[in-house]
Amino acid sequence: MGLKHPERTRVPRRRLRRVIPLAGFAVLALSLSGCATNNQWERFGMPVMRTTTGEQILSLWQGAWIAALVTGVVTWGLILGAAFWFRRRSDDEVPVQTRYNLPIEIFYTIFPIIMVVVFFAHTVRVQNFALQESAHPDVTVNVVGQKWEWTFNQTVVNGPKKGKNVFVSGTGEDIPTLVIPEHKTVLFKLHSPDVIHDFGVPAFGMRMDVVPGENNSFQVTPISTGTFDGKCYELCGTYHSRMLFNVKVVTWSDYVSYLATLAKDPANVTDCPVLGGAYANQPYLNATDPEEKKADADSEASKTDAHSSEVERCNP
Ligand SMILES: [Cu+2]
Repeated sequence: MGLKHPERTRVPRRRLRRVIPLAGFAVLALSLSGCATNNQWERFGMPVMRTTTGEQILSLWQGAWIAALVTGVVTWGLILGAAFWFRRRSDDEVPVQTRYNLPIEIFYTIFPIIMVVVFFAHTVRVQNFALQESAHPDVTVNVVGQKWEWTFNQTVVNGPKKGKNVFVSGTGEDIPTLVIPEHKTVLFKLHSPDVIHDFGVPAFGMRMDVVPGENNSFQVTPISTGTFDGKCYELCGTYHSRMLFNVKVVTWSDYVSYLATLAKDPANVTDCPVLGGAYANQPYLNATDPEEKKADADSEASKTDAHSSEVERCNP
């Protein structure tokens, strides 16, 4: 007889209502934060990362997106749910008048602060990782961004030219290839003889401004071999769009033999890193506008002296 308890049937339904969205968010978060990053949707548009730094930055990016999405879905759910469930059902109805709800007000004040603190802490952690440099990197590359090409200086590690500097330089018509070894710490020291450029490789997850007179640098550890695109990220002048380069990550033995092969051509070998590259004195090479050509020639003439003294210093 009176054993039927209406409360019992209602409570689980209420709980179910709460549990279903939470389970949905948990599944969403887990599926998105899983280690599989082969799908561009899971990477939220980021490329596949090929350095340890890039992996950290990708995790931060994914975590931030998941947190933002979960917050967004909960907020949208509350807005739409409140509008639907608490809608006025008849013209005479006056809803319950609630002036304030202290727990909820405390919650929506404290929770965003906690979120900002968590975002900040993770950002600082990843930034510190991205900017850390070992005192003795396995490979140092002196990168020169000049109007409008890149020059890459490296030190020969084996053979008769051991210790000498070798470099590759683009011409504005063909783009240079930077070769570096995998699973080694590679330090990029960034130099510019003219204007601000920005050295970046999307697959490494890193880029940095190349500022005249500043000794900017960063270090990466490539985690897999392959060929990747690199570019200048700073609008630096007329032929900015030509400031492309390739990065080829190879095994250590391939890297050593690559440098030895490069060093066989005396045109690639110098005592010191070349600041400005083979084309530093004629970056107007491909200019078509005669006035621009002349303006460039004038400004370059004054820079040549500074460039020579930089090279003499031999300690970029
Ligand atoms: Cu540039």
